[in-house]
Amino acid sequence: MSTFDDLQDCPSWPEAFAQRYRQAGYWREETFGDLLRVAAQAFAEREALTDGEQRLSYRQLDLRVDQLAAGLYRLGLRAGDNVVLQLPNRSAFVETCFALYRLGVRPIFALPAHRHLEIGRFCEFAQARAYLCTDCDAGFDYRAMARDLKAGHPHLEWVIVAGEAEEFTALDGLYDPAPSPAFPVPSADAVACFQLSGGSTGIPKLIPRRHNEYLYNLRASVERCGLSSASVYLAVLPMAHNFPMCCPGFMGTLSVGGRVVLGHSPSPEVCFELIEREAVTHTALVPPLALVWMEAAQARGRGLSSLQLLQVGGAKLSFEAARRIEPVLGCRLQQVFGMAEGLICYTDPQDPPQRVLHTQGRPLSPADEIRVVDEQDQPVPVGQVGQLLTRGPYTIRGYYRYPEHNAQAFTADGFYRTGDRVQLTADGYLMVEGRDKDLINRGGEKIAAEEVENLLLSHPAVADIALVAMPDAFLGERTCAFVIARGQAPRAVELLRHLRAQGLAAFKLPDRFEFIPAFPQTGVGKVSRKHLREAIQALYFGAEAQTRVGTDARG
Ligand code: OOB
Repeated sequence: MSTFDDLQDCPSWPEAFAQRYRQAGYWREETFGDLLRVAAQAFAEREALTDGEQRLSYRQLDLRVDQLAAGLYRLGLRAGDNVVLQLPNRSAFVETCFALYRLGVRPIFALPAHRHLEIGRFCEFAQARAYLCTDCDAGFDYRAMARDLKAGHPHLEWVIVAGEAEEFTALDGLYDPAPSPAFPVPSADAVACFQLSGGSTGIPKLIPRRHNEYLYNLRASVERCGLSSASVYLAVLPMAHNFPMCCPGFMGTLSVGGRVVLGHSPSPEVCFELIEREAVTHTALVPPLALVWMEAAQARGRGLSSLQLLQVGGAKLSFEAARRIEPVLGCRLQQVFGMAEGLICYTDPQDPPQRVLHTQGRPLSPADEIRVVDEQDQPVPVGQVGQLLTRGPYTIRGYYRYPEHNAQAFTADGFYRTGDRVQLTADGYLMVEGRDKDLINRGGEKIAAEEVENLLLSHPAVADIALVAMPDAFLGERTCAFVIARGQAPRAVELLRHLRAQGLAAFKLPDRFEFIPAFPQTGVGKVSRKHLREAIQALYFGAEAQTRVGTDARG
């Protein structure tokens, strides 16, 4: 049996902070299940979701969610259970989220790109009782993966499939029109879901988000971004991610009676047509997608007339790219610097260009506490770069079931060590300058160097390995694996095959391999990643050298 919201598993705020956040009106007695109920009462016949030809009103969505909650309950899922949810941007994703929220069953928000290795770890770590996936998407059959998962995880009682379920439980068959069974209503303090931390060393870092604090994140974001019932939000990024989900994302849009249009692909061909047909007003992208969209808009010679606000975040947007967004796409730009752990910063739509183009915004809440510190955790003067620490009404106080790591990732007084290097301006805006954590940000997709290194180390021809970021004009960063071979150097394709065979998500496969005899070392004898980064940077910008050395893994 699973525990219900165990404080030891899910660290929470000390009582004094909780009281303060309640008194300030940040935390209210509301759950995500209530959000949809209230919206359905206020906006009954308005269109809530547009998924291709399918259009659902608020009333229809609310009803379908109740029916699905009833079916999931009759199947045997109970409040406090954990389930892994991996669905593409379809109405089933939205309905399943709300149904689970109403039951108090806690989804772990896997991304569609995750594969056997990642999903297996989530299932194991959280002792998930169910895995919910789609049949096939983007050429990948999730049922084949589910078959392996089920064999390896005896506590996984159900695989629930949207679409052709084959031997598994069909999601469609769970919508139960019979009167709903009476199940307990979840508390607003309870954990609603688990977001995923960018990095992982093998033990997944699950981020417990509670109804009250995550809803505050949502309400404040809606206000900051100016969403209203007239807004039409296009979900382009995977909806499981914090950015398109709650910043303010599709959840924020539904909370004010707006309309959510589901993008089945982020490509300009698909999205531009949707934006025009559905008169989309708001959307969110990572920087590489913003570049692709600008190319496409320039090629066709016009912007996106209905689009009012384009949010860009997840990785650093270069000034050059930021500057072109308004003239090329014909909409306002909002920079967003956020993290699944909590803190979100936005530039304001009415900010002067200086701020919108040069900064990554200011914190969402007046109660967000920001510290920019040096190596000794001492504050650095305004205008100097330091490590960002933060604490506040929607920033977690600890990861799920991970006390050893929490002791390092948080200060004794509860500040989260973001691992980001930032500069704070005199008027309270943040400029992201780099990163301390061993994480590679490949166009918004986060890769923990250690995870890939450990997997490569299990190859017999690999004696040692270091994965580092190399600069890339399009993605910001790509990955380069420096390998010390044992005997004859293996071929890059062989190492990639080895990683794929272990079920690693494709975005984590190294972009390039370099075989070297020894690693440069730091003063204390550790591998100097800094030197490796510099070496690959020199190579990368030296076109002649690049053709001679190294193996471009992805061709
Ligand atoms: C968002 O969340 P995560 O959890 O996938 O990644 C967080 C990390 C940050 O710590 C930072 O290193 C990087 O992604 N990041 C940025 C950035 N936005 C995120 N680095 C530079 N500039 C930016 N604008 O990525 C996320 C969550 C909610 C909203 C937006 C992004």
